[in-house]
Amino acid sequence: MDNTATARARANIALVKYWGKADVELNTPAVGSISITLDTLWSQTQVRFVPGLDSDRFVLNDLSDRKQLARVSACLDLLRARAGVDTRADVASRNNFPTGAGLASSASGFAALVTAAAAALDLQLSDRELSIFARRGSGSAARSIFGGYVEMHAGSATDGCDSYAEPLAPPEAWPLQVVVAITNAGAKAVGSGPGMQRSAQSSPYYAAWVDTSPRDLAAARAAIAARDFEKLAAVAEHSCLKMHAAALASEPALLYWNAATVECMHAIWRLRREGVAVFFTIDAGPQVKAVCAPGARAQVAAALESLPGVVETLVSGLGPGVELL
Ligand code: 2P0
Repeated sequence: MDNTATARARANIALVKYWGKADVELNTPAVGSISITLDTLWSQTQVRFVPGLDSDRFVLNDLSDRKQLARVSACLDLLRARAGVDTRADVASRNNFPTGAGLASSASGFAALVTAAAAALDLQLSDRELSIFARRGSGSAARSIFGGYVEMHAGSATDGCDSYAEPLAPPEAWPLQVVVAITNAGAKAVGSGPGMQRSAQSSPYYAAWVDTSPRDLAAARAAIAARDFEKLAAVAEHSCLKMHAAALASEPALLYWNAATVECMHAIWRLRREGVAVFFTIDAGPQVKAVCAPGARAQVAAALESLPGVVETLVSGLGPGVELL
């Protein structure tokens, strides 16, 4: 092995959301989730194992990132244990989109990290094993190993071995488009990990959120298999709003939206009433992701850009799984 590898992984957006953990240590989710992997939003990560290095180093977008280092190191430790080595690593990662603002930078970041680290250690891992390692770094990262439409299984094994993602359909099977309306590019106040823990501990709606997730997963799976846009729109908006309802009812409250977030939701509903194939989803941040039919992309982007508070829009199709470069 030459100790160095680079991988690129794309961000993904959940249509049926992950919110809440079954086991914090193993980072297994309390609910399954279904996502689409994007094409144009990616993290690219180089991992270089350097004999003699005292500790891991992590540089994100050319800046040393001490805050994330412990999380990166913990993830590398799992791969080092698998490889039976103790060598520390130099990790350099780059996101081509705003970090920590609800745009799934930890998903693409940890998917790229584990894929590059496994290759640098010369581990021959299956995509499923990579997905499990990525999950330990960040739950949503398990999904970014795969392209197109992806389902994450919550699993029930005590060691987390059945908590992984797998592909449902390739990107070209149903080439939907995503218009991301950025309403605030700053990092969010409460990250999703602590946010979901708070909801699990204090939201009276959390149990209902977990209990009703299997039926949302089944509905989304069926809608994707049938390429039924209206059904997918209905279940995706329901899952999103239910997740945010559970978060809102946490103590202290978690409100990830701003005024422009709500403006975007109303605009998307207006477009849909006018016959445009578009729906929204929103993660643990104020950005709105509008998922639409290919022909509706320009109209959706123009409508969202015209709203007060929308700073910019990013447009993406669906993309492939993680790639070693
Ligand atoms: C999702 N989110 O399904 C949901 C919807 C945010 C809202 O997955 O603690 O950063 O690292 O496992 O993966 C973001 O959560 O959480 C997320 P950790 P992660 O996309």
